[in-house]
Amino acid sequence: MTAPRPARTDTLQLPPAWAILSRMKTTLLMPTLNEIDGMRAIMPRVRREWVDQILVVDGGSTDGTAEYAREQGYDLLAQKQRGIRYAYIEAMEHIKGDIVITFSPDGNSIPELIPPLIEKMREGYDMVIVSRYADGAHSEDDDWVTAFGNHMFTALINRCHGGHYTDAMVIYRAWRKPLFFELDLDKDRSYATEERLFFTRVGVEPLLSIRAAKRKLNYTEIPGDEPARAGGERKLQVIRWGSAYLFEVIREIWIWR
Ligand SMILES: Nc1nc2c(ncn2[C@@H]2O[C@H](COP(=O)(O)OP(=O)(O)OP(=O)(O)O)[C@@H](O)[C@H]2O)c(=O)[nH]1
Ligand SMILES: [Mg+2]
Repeated sequence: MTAPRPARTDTLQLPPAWAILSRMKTTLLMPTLNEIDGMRAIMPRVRREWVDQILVVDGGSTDGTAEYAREQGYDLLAQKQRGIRYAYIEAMEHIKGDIVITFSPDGNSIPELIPPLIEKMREGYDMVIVSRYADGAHSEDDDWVTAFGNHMFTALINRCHGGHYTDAMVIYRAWRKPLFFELDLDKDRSYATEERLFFTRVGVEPLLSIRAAKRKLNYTEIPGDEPARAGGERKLQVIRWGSAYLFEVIREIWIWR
């Protein structure tokens, strides 16, 4: 009779998931276009030790935004192609973090929510959204048009693509960097038709939410108010972007798996 084989103790020991997740680096990614008022008001509240990299992608500001970013010692990239989605596309190769936090320095994103947002991501999510409409949070930046639009698009994305969002449109969120490529958000063809139809360049957030829902990724939300804009001018193109995003929601029912 042979003795039972002893359990092996020399097998490859993987570090526990929490150890891997806690070592993941973070990049705060900020697109800017003439946001000097917001930057001066908001950035002193962002503590350097919260993230590993602060990357400002400037779309050609003429009000000193880029100079302010350089003075503060942030990584600064001058966007080459027009349109907010190119701020993200061109940033990709300069992002050092495993986790990207997209943040609007115009006053709409509350800096103190950065640590809890990262904490939530470290639980292992693909994406965590700072929702303006979850659990008592609210937006002071909305007018009736944007409030209606944000709720309508969120409801449509949930209905058409099986999402479970309360805010599918907001910029303030964190995601695993590879998601951008896995969901083909780096490809011009993902946005080409709607941009040609409505003579505009769109943002990435609606398509990111749609495709994350379609792939049934592991995403969640934390509640976070949206304060009103701190100076500067709104860049939102209500009619063009509204039309383009509606097109995306419907197109994605059939196209892209
Ligand atoms: N680099 C770059 N940044 C942009 C561009 N368009 C807008 N931004 C910046 O992107 C950030 C987010 O803008 P949003 O909050 O989506 O737009 P907004 O004009 O504030 O409109 P609402 O917040 O929706 O009312 C702000 O810091 C803008 O200055 C662009 O084409 N390139
Ligand atoms: Mg804004």
